[in-house]
Formats: sequence, C-alpha cells, structure tokens
Amino acid sequence: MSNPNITHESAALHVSGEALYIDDIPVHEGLLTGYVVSSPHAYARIKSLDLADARKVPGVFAILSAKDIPGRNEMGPVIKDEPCLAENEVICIGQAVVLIAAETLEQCREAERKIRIEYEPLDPVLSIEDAIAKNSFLGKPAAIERGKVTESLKSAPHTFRGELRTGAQEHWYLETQSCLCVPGEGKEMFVCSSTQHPSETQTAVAEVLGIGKHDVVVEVRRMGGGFGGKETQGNHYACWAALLCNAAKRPVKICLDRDKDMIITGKRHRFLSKYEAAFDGDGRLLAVNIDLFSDGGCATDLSHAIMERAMLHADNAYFVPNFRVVGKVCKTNLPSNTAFRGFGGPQGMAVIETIVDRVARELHKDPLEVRKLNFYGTDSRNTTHYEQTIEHNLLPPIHDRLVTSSDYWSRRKEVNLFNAQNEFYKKGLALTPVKFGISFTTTFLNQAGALVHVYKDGTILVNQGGTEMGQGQFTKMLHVAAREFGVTPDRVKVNATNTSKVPNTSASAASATADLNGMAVKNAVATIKARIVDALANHFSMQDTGSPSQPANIVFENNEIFDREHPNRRIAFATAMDLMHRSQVSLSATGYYRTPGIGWDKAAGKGKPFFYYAYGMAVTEVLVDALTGDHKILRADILHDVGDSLAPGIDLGQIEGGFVQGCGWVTTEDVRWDAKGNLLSHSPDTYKIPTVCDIPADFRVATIDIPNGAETIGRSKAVGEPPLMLSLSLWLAIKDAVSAVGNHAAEPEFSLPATNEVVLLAMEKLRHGQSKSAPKSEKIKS
Ligand code: LUZ
Ligand code: MOS
Repeated sequence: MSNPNITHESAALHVSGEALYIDDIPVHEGLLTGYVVSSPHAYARIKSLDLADARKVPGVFAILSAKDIPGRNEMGPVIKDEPCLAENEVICIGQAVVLIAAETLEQCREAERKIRIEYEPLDPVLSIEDAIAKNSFLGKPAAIERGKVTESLKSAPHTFRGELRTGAQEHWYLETQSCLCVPGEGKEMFVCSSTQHPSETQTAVAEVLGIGKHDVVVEVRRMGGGFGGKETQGNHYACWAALLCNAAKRPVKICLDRDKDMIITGKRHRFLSKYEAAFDGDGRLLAVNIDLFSDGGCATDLSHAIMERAMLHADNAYFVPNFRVVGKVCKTNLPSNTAFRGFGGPQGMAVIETIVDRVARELHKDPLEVRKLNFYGTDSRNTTHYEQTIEHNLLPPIHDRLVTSSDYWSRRKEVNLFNAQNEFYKKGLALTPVKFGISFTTTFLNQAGALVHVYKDGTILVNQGGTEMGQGQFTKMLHVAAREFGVTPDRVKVNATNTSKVPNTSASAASATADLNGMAVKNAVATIKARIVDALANHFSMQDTGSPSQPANIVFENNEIFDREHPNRRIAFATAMDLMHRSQVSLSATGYYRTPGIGWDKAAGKGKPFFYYAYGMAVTEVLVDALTGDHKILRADILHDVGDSLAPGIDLGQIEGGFVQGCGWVTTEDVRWDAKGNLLSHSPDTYKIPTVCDIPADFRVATIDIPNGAETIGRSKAVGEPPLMLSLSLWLAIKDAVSAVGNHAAEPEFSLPATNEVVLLAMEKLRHGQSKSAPKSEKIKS
C-alpha cells in the first residue's frame, strides 16, 4: 500500500484560499463580463429578435445572436442536436438566445432589458409520461437480454410487478460553470474553462468559431467540483465566452451565479422504471424484466451512454439467469440532462435493489438473506446478463467482513425490538452492495496520454490528460511519477491540464481518470528511464575496473540511481539529470495507454465492456420520525474496495463524499418544475443537499485493501463513482422503517428521493391498509 499520509497536493492552497479557480485568475487589461440571455419558455417559436437598442447601452462591446456565429451553430458530444444559440425556436427554459459582453454585469443587465424578443409559445412536453404518450423519444430503444424471460415469468412460483420513480439531482459543484477566454494573435484563442473534458471543449470552441483546433488552447488547473456536470456542459460557457471574446477582441469571463447555473444546466436523469420479477420460494431470482424510461431533456447529450450504463447495472451484484432490460430516452422540453456521478448506474441499481427488497418482504425473510442468496458467485453463477464473466469477485469477502464488523444480526434484533415498543419512531436497517463496472462503455474512449519532462535540476513536470476537480487526480499522478522515478514527491509537480501539451484526451469521467492517465504517466516515465539506464550503465562502467553495469541492474530509489550489483556505483538523481543533459540524452517523453482486452457490442448487448469491477457494501441504520417523516442516520458502516490504493486518504474522502452525496439524492434532493417547465428548486432555500449535520454521527468507513486482480496502475481501483451507490442502503433503511409501520406485511409505496412527504404518505397508507391493493404493486398472476 502506498503511504497512508499522502495529502492532497492543493490542500494548503484550498484552505488558505490561494488555489485559483476561474473567477480568481488575474486579468489586468480590458476584461469584459459575459452574460447569457436565456429563454423564458419551455417551447416556443422565435418570431422576432431586435437588438438595436441594446447595442446602444454604454459599456457594451458585443451582442450576439445565432446569425453572428462565424462557425457552426451546432453542439453536442455525440449527436450535434444542440444549437449554441437558439435560432428559430427555443426548446427549454434557460436555453441561450443572446450573448452580451460589457464592462460590468450591470451594463449587461441593462442591455438585456433593451432586447426585444417576440415568442409564440408552443405546447411543451414536461414529463416522462407525457413524452411516452406523445411518442417523444431521443434515438432508438436499447435492449440487453439473456435467457427465457417471458417463459420464466409465466412458470415461476412467485412473481410481482411494479413501478419505481427515481428523481433528478442537481450537481451543486461549489464552483459554478465558468470560463475565461483571452484572445491571442490571429485566430488564437486561449480558454481557461471549468471543464472535465478540455479536448471536447477545445473542439466545441473551434467549431463555433470556425477555426482549427490548433488555434485553440484549453487549460484547466482545477475545478471546484464537477460530478459529471462539467463532462459536457462546460462546453457551452466556453463557446459563449469564446464567441464574445472573438467579437470584442478583449478577454471575456462568464461565471454563472448559482440560480442561473441551476436553472440552465442539466441534472441527473430522472427515471420511470417498470419491472416484473420471478423468484422461487427461497428468494432466488429466476427472471426480471425491466423497462427503463429516462428524461433526457431537450437534446441527446450523453443520455444514451447513461441509459446504457443504467442497463448494464440493472443487475447490480445479483445473478439473474433470465434477464431483459430495455431502455428508452424520453425527449422533453427541459434542459438537456447529463452525466452525474454514477452515470445511470444508481438509477439501474435502485430498480434491482427494490426487487430484492420486495422479494424479502413477500417471503417474510430478512433482505440480507435474499441478497446473499442472489449475489454473483465465484465459480458458477458469475456471468452478467451481457455475458461478461466476473473475475476476482469480492462480494463474498466484503459481505462476510461487513456483516461481522457492523454487527448486523444483533442490530436487526434490536431494531425489531425497538419497533415493537415504539409507535411514533421507527428504526430501519439495510445492507446494500455495489458492483460497478470500470471503463467507458464507449470502448475507444479508454485511452490516455501524458507528457513528462525532467529538468536538469532533477525536478519533474508531469502533463497528463486528466483534470483535477478536487478528487485528487493530480495527487495520484504526482505519486505515480515519484514512485516510478524513485524520488520524493517534492521533486514532482503536475501541470495544469492543457490541450497543447496532451492532445485528444477523453473526459475525466467514468471513474477511470487515474487508471488511464496513471498508466500513460508510467509509460512516459518508463521511456525516459530506459534512456537514462542505458546512458548511466555506460557511465558507471567507466568509473572503475569492475564488470560493466547491466541496464537491468540499475535502480531508481530514494532520490538516487545505483547499480544493484555494484552498490558503490551510485549517483544522486539531480546530479544524474545534469549529467544526462551533458550526455545529450532527451529527458522528455510522451506516454500513452489504452485499456487492453475490452470490447462491447452495443447492438447485440453482449461483450466485455468493463476492465474490472469495483465493489463495496454499506450497512445503514436510521431512525424515522413517524409523525414528520424526518429521518436521522444513526450509524453507517462501509467496506469498500479500492484495490491497492494510490492515495488512501484521498480514496477515503471519495468514499465518504460519494456516500453522502448519494444520501442527498435518495432523501432530500427534490428537483421540481412547475406546469410551465420553470425549475422551482433553483437555489439552496428550496433544494436541500446534505449538510454537516446529515453526515452519519457514527460513520465507520474502511477499505478492503485487496490488490486489483486486473493489471491497473499500482493494482489500484477506481473510486470516484462507485461509493455514491452505497447510499441505496440509506434509502432502503428508511423503507425498512416505513415498512415496520405495517409490521412488514405489506409493500410500502415508495419512490426516490424518500422525502419526508414520501415517507409520511407511505406510512399513512400502511396504517390504513391501502398499500396491498395499490395499483403499483399488483401481482402478475393475481
Ligand atoms: N462517460 C462516458 C461516463 O462517456 N461513458 C461512460 O461510460 C461513463 N461512465 C461513467 C461516467 N461517465
Ligand atoms: Mo462522470 S458522471 O463525469 O464520470
């Protein structure tokens, strides 16, 4: 294991406030504020647009509409179905129509007031049901199927069907969407963007400006959080700032305020899921049939990849011999929904976890017994519905250790006892697993590059394609380079991510950023080391009369390079680098990596999309107030798999943070729109993310520390997204407490988020015995 005391490379700067985010970058001359005028209608035709008066406002340097775009007015990461600026129609509230650059924000607002736009409102689609009714979809349905689902559902001893709704989620990165553009000479454009995907931002800027990518440099030192919200959607602000910068020939900065950011950016996709399940008398799943409908919003964005990941995680940790899942992306008149930590995985897992939970209730068993019965096996029952064989399955050891360390069974007894004795408070307990596939499911994206320089003084500068969003990417890359060169971390610095240093990169996404870029850094270092080894072996051999130094015996360790066979032949790393320069050895190299052995046939729904899986489990216990529906986490125990961690403290932070962010999604984060498509929850007074008070008072997080069975950098594992889904244990613990109101005899009517309102209504129905006959939980055959 690497040093447990590794700290985040920017920790001190974060705390002192010296860390630079986009809005902090000093620009001394001619900086203009960029501003976006956005649509007030969910769906409308633009009848006329008059900017004449607005142009006269003093201090205004540029006002642009669609016809002022020099390049293509087309954006979108996969399908170009998003105009950069609305042209003839608007398709969601918040869609950009006009851009303004002025010396002050007040002047921008003054100009906005003088813009005259005539709209003819049209009838918008604002819900998944409405989209289904109107046959409004983005692209075609996707399906994955194995076995005989229909027959199995017909012949099984037990079956049920139901519906589950899972809600949207706002990213709530602390730094809102931001971009600073500085014009260079000729067509050059320098873009400092809060983006998880600098290369795609570069592409988008080049395309709207109609210039080559070699004239656009995108640089990202760090983001104040991303969570998927800046995987594609940072591109818009970059394009807008670049258009204004290009028109005004002055630096332009756009930093959204919180309300506007919440109103105009996409969210996690809400889903409507319909399921059927068949199982035997022990609780073993025989078949499931799932229809997933997501709300894609007004444009495609990453919706199909997100749906695909939902479908690939609708099994979560369970072997189901007969499995069918179909995914359809609804097109609505809401801002285009996008990547969010988990990328459809949480939505898919919520369905199968609901099924397993319900099987247990139907059979009067503890849900943990049913889970255990259905976990993927190690030698048999170990192929997924898409026919990937699960290797190095860590579900059994994680389960065994966590059940013991969390004292699950004796706490179950205490919970039952408490519930028997209390009417106004109910306790709930749940263990849920996570098995998360690591790799972009779009296989070609699994590649990364690096450019490593060693200077004559022995200091090292690492350039790589991954971005830093607080998650510790730079820290991990720094330690990879230090370890490979055998130097102390103080010798290494990671440069801001820059498209002119490492080109054609993939997004920092899919939890794979350290995996991919870490290997690219390692490969770059290996190239430089090979040159050094050759030259030094030669140099050492001339030092004395002993046998020549063999390159294979040259070791890099403790800021030194030495010959293992001739320990007196050694040289300080820094001295060696100066010597290498004098010996005309190149000390700079690129590195490249692509994940080996994966492949995925989307059309067939079969293959090996994932290099490996990351596993984890959580046991959460809650206390629910049966009069208010409010809950409190009494204790949460997590055992999570990070392989042989590159930075244990950083990974611990990701596990805790991911879990707590998920806790928000499953409980209080309630994204609501009104009947016209206006976002109602657009500020922290109406949208409640977890606060310090919501972190479990008793929070026991541990890692299982088994080296990755797959050949990853240092045998580590990806950790960014998987822990978020551990929060399903909170959701089901609350459901368990609700269920206790009806003595676990009936299935509660439940959805996600389990807001106080959802909890209270579910309890109320149980008290009045209405749940059993509720249409959403009817049995297939009864
Ligand atoms: N982004 C993407 C992702 O483009 N493909 C993926 O598979 C993915 N998975 C998780 C998060 N972002
Ligand atoms: Mo993502 S949801 O940006 O990995």
